[in-house]
Amino acid sequence: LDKIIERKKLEIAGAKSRISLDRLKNSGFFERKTHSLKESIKNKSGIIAEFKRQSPSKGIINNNVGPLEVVSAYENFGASGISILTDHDFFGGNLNDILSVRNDIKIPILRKDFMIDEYQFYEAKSIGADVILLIASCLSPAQVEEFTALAHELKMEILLEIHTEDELKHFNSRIDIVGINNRNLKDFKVDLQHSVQLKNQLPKDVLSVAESGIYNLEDFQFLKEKGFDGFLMGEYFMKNTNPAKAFEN
Ligand code: IGP
Repeated sequence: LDKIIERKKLEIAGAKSRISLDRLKNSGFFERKTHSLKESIKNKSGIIAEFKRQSPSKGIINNNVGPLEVVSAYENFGASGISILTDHDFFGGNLNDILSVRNDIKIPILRKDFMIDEYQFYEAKSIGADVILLIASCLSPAQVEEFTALAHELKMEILLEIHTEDELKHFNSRIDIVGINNRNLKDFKVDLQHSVQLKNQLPKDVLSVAESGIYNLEDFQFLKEKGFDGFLMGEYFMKNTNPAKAFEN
């Protein structure tokens, strides 16, 4: 994770030197009315389906499908939202993966990246994102507050990702949705019981999403019974030649 953050800082510095904040703000998407993932989780399947080509833990997952084909199928099968990885160096994504599909789907798009700088929020807005992931383990509680305020100013929602009890202190009442990562980003182990236990320590009225390592119907049903409102799933869909086919099941 430290390596990812170091690399991310360089990437942001490069982006800032190429595209000024003012230029980002001139993007047409600043006028666009964003869609609420909160509402969409309540009204649809709760599934946030991810477009992910590769990851540090799994290597290449699927390099043969384009984002548009995948995400429009996710939408047709009833996903509440789409998660798109925009990190290039570790996940093989890029900003264009969101930009290129934005006008073709209606459901909310989550920009999934390692957000550590205000600049990235304007960038996310400029490509048409509706929701931003904040990873507690990369940020201080004060940064979470600051970034949440900025996202709201830009009419985007926040999904705060936590994994440990200690990270509960990153939560504040302005957060829109809390994601509990079933996977430990340090050793990649998946533990659903741990997530349930953590969820029970959150205020009852906050919308919760179980993230990662949901590979079968039993896992999904287990987490649903335990009261999770949403389910962030990537590999289960992406490892299929036809990711949407997996959704059908
Ligand atoms: C999806 P999976 O195991 O279904 O492919 O997981 C998603 O939860 C995972 O990609 C993820 C992630 C992250 C990736 C969760 N939190 C933070 C990068 C950064």
